[in-house]
Amino acid sequence: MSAALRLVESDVNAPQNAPYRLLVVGVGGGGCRAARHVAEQLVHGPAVVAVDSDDQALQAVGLPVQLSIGRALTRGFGAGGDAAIGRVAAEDEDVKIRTLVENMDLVFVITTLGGGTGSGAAPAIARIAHEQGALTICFASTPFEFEANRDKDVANEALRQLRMHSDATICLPNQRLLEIVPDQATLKAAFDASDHMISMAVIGIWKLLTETGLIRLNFADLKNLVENSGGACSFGYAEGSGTDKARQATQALLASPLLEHGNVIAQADAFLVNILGGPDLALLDVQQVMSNIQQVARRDAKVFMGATVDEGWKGRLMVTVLAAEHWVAATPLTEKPVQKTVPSEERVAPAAEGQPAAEADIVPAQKELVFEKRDRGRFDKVEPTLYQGEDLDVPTFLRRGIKILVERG
Ligand SMILES: Nc1nc2c(ncn2[C@@H]2O[C@H](COP(=O)(O)OP(=O)(O)OP(=O)(O)O)[C@@H](O)[C@H]2O)c(=O)[nH]1
Ligand SMILES: [Mg+2]
Repeated sequence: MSAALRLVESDVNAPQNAPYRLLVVGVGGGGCRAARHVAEQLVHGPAVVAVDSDDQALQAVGLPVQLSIGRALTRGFGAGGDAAIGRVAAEDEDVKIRTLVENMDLVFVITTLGGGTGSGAAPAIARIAHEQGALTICFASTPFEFEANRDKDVANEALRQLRMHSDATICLPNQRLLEIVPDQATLKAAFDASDHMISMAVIGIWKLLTETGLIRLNFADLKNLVENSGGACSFGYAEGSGTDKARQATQALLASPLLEHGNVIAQADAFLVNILGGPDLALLDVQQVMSNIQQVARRDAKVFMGATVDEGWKGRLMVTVLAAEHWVAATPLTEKPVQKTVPSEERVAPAAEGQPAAEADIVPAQKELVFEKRDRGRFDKVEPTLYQGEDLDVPTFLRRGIKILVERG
C-alpha cells in the first residue's frame, strides 16, 4: 500500500449518525477541495473520501480517507488535463472503488470538470456506484468562460458521461458565480465560492435526510425526483435571518443565478424544497416560503416539500431547492423497443471494427413511454395559460414531445 493510499475501510463503513448510508467522494484537485468543505462543515456528517491521481494535491487536501489512483500511469503527478488518463486511472482501481461504495444507499460524486482526473475518473466512479445499487448524484462545476476552450470541451464531454452514468447530475457552472462574487475577487476567492456552492448542495441534501423533520421529506422522495429527472437537476439555496428571514431567503432564492433568477423553478416539472430553520421556525415562515415559490412555479409541477429543524439555525433559515426540468412519475404506458437515454445530438459514432464498443451501443435497461396526445388533464375545462404561444397547463414533456424513459419494474 502506497503512502498516499490511506484508505481505511472501517472509516468509510463506520456507523453513521443517519438512517441512510451516505458517502461523499471528491474526485480530482478541485473536487477534493470542495469535498473538504463538506467535511469541515459536517463534522458528524457522511464519510468523505478524496480521490486523485496527484499525490501532492491529495496530501494538501488532507482528508483522512484518501485514494490515490493511476499511479502506474501518472506516477502520482496527476492526469495533466487528459480525461482518458483520469478514466483509466479510476478503472484500474475498480475493486477498491467498488469496496468503498458497496452497501451505500446514496453516493455523492463531487468534481470540478475541465482537468483530467475529475473529468475522466468521476464518470467511472459514478458508474461503479450506480452499478452497486447506490442512488448516485453528481455535483460538477464547469469551467469559467475565460478558461481554455479545450478545458470546456473536456468538461462538456465529462458532463455528458456523468449524466449517462448517474441518477442525476447537478451542474454548477463557475461562470454563474461571477454574478455572486465581487468584481475584484481573486481567482482563489472565486474557486472558494464555487467550493462553497458545491458543498451547500451536498449539505442541503444531507440535512433534509438527517435532521428532525417537522414536515418530513425522505429518501424515497429524493429518489423519486432524481431517478425520474432524465439525469439533470438544478440546485439553488439561499438564507435569511431575523424576523424577516422567510421573505429574505425566498427573495434571494428566486434572484439566484444558480436557478437562473427563478426561471428554473418556473419551468420545472418537479422540484424539492427543503426549509431548514432553528427551533424558532414558525409555521408562518414555512407558509411564506412555499407560497412565494409556488407563485413562480407551474401549477402542475410536482412539489416535494420538507421542513427541518437544527439547533444551530436559531434566528436563521435556509431554503434549498433541487429542481428537475423534465420529470414524470414512472407509470408505464406503451412498451417500445429498448432505447438509450442520450439525446440524438449527443450520440457517439458507432465503434469501428476491432474497436471497443462506443457507449452509444450500450443499451440501458429502460423502456420508453409514448404519449400520443396533448392532454390538458385536469386543466381541460379551464382557460389555457398562454405564454409565448405555449399552453403552460400542458406538461412540458408533452409540449416539447419529450420521450420519457423509465426503469423496468
Ligand atoms: N471549485 C473549484 N474549482 C477548481 C479548483 N481548482 C480548479 N478548479 C476548476 O476545476 C477545473 C479542473 O481542475 P482540477 O480539478 O485541478 O483538475 P483535475 O481534475 O485535478 O485534473 P488533472 O490535474 O488534470 O489531473 C479547472 O479548470 C477549474 O475550472 C478549486 O479549488 N475549486
Ligand atoms: Mg489535478
